[in-house]
Amino acid sequence: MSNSQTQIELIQPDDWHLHIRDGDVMRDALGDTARQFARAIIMPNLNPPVTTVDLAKAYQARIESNLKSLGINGFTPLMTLYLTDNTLADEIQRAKAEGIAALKLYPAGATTNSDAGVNDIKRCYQVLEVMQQVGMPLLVHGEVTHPDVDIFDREAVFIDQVLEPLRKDFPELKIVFEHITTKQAAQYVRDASTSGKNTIAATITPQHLLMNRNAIFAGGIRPHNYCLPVLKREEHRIALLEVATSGNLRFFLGTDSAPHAKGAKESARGCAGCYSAFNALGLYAEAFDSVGKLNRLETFASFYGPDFYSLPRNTKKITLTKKAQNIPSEQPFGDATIVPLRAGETIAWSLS
Ligand code: OTD
Ligand code: ZN
Ligand code: ZN
Repeated sequence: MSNSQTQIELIQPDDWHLHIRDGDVMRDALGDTARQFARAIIMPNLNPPVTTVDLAKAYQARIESNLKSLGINGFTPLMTLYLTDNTLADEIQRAKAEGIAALKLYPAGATTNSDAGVNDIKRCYQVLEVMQQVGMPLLVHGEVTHPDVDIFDREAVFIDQVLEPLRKDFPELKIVFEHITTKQAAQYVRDASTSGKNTIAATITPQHLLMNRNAIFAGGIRPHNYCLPVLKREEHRIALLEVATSGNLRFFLGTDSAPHAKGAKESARGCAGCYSAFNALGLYAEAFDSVGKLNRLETFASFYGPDFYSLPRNTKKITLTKKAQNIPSEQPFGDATIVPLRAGETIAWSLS
């Protein structure tokens, strides 16, 4: 495959990590994703969080009614529950029976609306036991939250202090290390031994494949490039791009597209989150193209995610074209506006 390639056809991808919020703004956050992806793992960090099957079902119904009013068919939201210190083991059985796709572990205080998250993972051991038994994946926001730990080190410390002990105690539990940002995480997931079963994987966002931490400070502070886990040094970006394009089935697409109104980002305490959904596939194609690995995009974007979740692969095909797409400086978001990633610039690839 040469660098001069200008079109690529692939099985339609899914987004294995997505925030679409709730209420008035959901419609605006959903349309961009549903145009490109067949399915998405819907994050449960609403306020209050989606902690039970009943809450997840009600949220799913609101998503479906928005899809209907947008006239979108053929997009499936995959629902998740927010793990807390008080989640009951019975709820996991119910979740499995009701088709909930996964549970999400937010260490308390790690990111937007994570205050109700887990304070001590040991309190969740009964729940994790049942998850392991029934094959329910655990999605982890992999950062420690202790204020003494430097913000750029929180992911690497999480691996040693939380993830590795957790995997020792629950060797058969399926874990997705979400939105990895460091070479330590890339190496950990690549090299983890799993006694034959496919029990560990990682999602990678487009911003962490395309930008390093300089992008937060280029010519002045850039709140729209601020997300959590925060962008890291160039050596980490290179390591992520390397594993994402290596054809390793443990790495797959998850945008972590996380919309916040323009005013909430451009503020003295701006919210974390990049809105990448506008042309997420174009961003990924650009990243893979930058290292001449477009031939590896389809497995990363469309195959390894459903394989890990034991879901069927999609069958519909889409085409991406190398044709610069202008990104609007802002777009509607309920009564407010939102500034997409790369606002006012171009993205080299887009959906045909
Ligand atoms: N923002 N990162 C995450 C969530 C959000 O706004 C959000 O919901 C995350 O880590 O999942 C982030 O920057
Ligand atoms: Zn997260
Ligand atoms: Zn997220």
